[in-house]
Amino acid sequence: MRIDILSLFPEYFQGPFAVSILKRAQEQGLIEINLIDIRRFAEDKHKRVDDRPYGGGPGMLMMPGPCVKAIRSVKSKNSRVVYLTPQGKTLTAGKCEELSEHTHLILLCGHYEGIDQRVIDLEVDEEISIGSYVLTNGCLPAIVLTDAITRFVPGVLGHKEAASKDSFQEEGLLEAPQYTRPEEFEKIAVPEVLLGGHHKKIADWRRKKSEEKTRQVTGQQPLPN
Ligand code: 4GX
Repeated sequence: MRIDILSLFPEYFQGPFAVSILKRAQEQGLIEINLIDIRRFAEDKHKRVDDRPYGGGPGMLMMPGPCVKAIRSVKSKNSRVVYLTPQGKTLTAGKCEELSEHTHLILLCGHYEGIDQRVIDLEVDEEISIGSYVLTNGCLPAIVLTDAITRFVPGVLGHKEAASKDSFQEEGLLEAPQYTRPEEFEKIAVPEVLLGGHHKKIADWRRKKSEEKTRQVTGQQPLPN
């Protein structure tokens, strides 16, 4: 799987992609990440990529020319073009898994007040939001999406933690609390049941805690089995 990330700040991504699982996935050739500077596709001698919105309003928009040229410089028949925007469909684990099945993703990061609608009309396959709030630009959303997708690429995670094969997650439940050593920390003991090694009792306890947590946080009634 190849991921091309188009932005005005390619240097933004150096940190997150150079450590831990994303670093290893690239070293193992499981994913290839390319960072492309949209300014390279500016069409005037001042390398201008933004302009004022028709009809008025605050701030600047990204001009269509450089964005479309940047996309077309990497696009082929197998490409899926995603624009990160608060106006998109909210990202879910299911969408991450679906996107991980593509061989080539192009992630377009918006800056300023967004991009000219004609870029979306001409070149974008889908608009995705990572949540209902507005960040200063689309680079962090592209990092979030890349990270969440990479977990679903075969070989990236070990068998043990294979993405979303967790039965609770599949039922839309939140995880039960977890503990490691020591057995007591600042007067708080690890729940007795987890120390006993009784697998059925542990599974029952986790199920109960998981349902409680899901009810508290989402107000959602757990599905009956
Ligand atoms: N989930 N951003 C897009 C530019 C912008 C500004 C206003 C449209 C309207 C975001 C998010 C997000 C920051 C990406 C602003 N586009 N992207 N950018 N939340 O906040 O995906």
